[in-house]
Amino acid sequence: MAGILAQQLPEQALQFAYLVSGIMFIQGLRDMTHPRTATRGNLISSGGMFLAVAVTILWFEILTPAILAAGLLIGGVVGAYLAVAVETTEMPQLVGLFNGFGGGASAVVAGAELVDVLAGSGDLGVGLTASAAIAAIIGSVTFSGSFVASGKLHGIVGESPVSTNVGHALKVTFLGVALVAGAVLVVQPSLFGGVPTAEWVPVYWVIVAAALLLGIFLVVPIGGADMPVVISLLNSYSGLAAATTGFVLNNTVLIIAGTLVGAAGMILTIIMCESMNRSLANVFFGGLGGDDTAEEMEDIYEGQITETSPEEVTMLLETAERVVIVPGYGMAVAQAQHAVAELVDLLEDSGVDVEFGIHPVAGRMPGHMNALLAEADVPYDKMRELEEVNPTFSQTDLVIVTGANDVVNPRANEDDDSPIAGMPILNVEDARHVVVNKRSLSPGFSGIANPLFARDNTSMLFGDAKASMQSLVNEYKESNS
Ligand code: TAP
Repeated sequence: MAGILAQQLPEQALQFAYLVSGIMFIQGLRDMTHPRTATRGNLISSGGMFLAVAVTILWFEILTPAILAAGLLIGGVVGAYLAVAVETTEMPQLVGLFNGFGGGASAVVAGAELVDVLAGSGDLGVGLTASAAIAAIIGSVTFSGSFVASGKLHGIVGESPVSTNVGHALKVTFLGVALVAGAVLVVQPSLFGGVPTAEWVPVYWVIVAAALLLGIFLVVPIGGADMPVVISLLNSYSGLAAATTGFVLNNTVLIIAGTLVGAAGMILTIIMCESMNRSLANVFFGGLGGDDTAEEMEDIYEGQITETSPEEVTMLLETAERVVIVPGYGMAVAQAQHAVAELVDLLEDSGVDVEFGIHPVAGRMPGHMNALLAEADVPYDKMRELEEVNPTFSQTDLVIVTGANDVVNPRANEDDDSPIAGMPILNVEDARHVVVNKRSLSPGFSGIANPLFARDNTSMLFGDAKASMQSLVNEYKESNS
């Protein structure tokens, strides 16, 4: 159905608007590569999406104004609620849900187009059926896989990795069914000598059902700890599903946007795997199996742990010329970023050189620490990446590790059998003093003991990160008043 714009403008106007949207997406992504320009990038990309959606609605008149208004209202209310209510630590599962809906929408839209074409001309070209089959497989795997991944991160679905032969056999079976049904859909008229009719539509839903089950059986066996990587990969899949649906609909902007999401998600997945020194295959089929026993931990820690107090750390701070703060997942859990930022301000006012050492996989999502520190108004030029900060530790008087564990674990360099072997880490022990702030000697994400805690130049400041950082702020203020 031709909409109001199509009645007045030539077809090129639609393509031009899509081109402008595509350019806005690319510029937005470019801006998002740096924290300083990220907000602008977000706005530009959102503007591009608004333009694409508005032009499509007005061009094709696909919705009645009442349905449109209802959709905008429901979507707007849900979006506003999520933006306010979801904690930063819950962001990965939220992104997972969004990916799932994106993948599911692609599969449903491709199916609807198939039904629509059959109801009209009935001319199912190979291009259309092949794109629809691919969109059905990728979109459905993304939908069910993302829901399982989000459930695992949220603690609703069992988190432990499970690997069984039956599970592998089921995966292969569902993949096989989806591929065979996809092939049938693509070759059907010539293979069976029939004219395509609505009777072929169930084949599409067989693909969807098999791929939905495949998504569940692909993600269920993976440990909860690896879910951020899985979600990043499914994000890439949701983009690919959207791009293939773009081919089904012959919609340029959907192809551009989907391809950008697919590529960005894949690059992020690779960066995450490299930062953990693991292959994608290892994430999907290996599992992060660290699980030191109490005895193994005791062997490393017994008689070697030096406990410290906020008063003692303040004395170290008073003589320090250079301090590096290394935040980790615990800082996010405790929401300690504001107390940390206040401590940094105090130290800088006293002439101390302070920087942050940010590991690429500190926390539970890419850029987790940067986002939290930026929220507390820490300037971006204080946040040093691993390669930049590592050579400076030997000239650092004091490193304060707050809520981090694996990203400073020297076993990555020393123990070839550890689950984090080869993972690049922040070499904090090169500094004169290291203070590690966490609540106990419990392991981090990888489940293994950390010999850093037992080093001669390390002291443990036990306690919640927010409370401990606030104590340091109070002590430092008191001793400088
Ligand atoms: P972890 O190694 O997970 O250690 C976090 C530590 O924070 C824990 O040992 C815990 O010890 C402590 N903690 C928890 N709550 C705290 C609180 N309220 N106050 C103070 N401390 C608290 O964290 P990390 O060093 O940031 O390393 C991240 C890990 O996640 C890496 O292994 C990485 O591979 C993995 N990972 C990251 C990502 C991304 S993209 N960031 C994705 C997938 C996996 P206590 O219980 O003793 O306090």
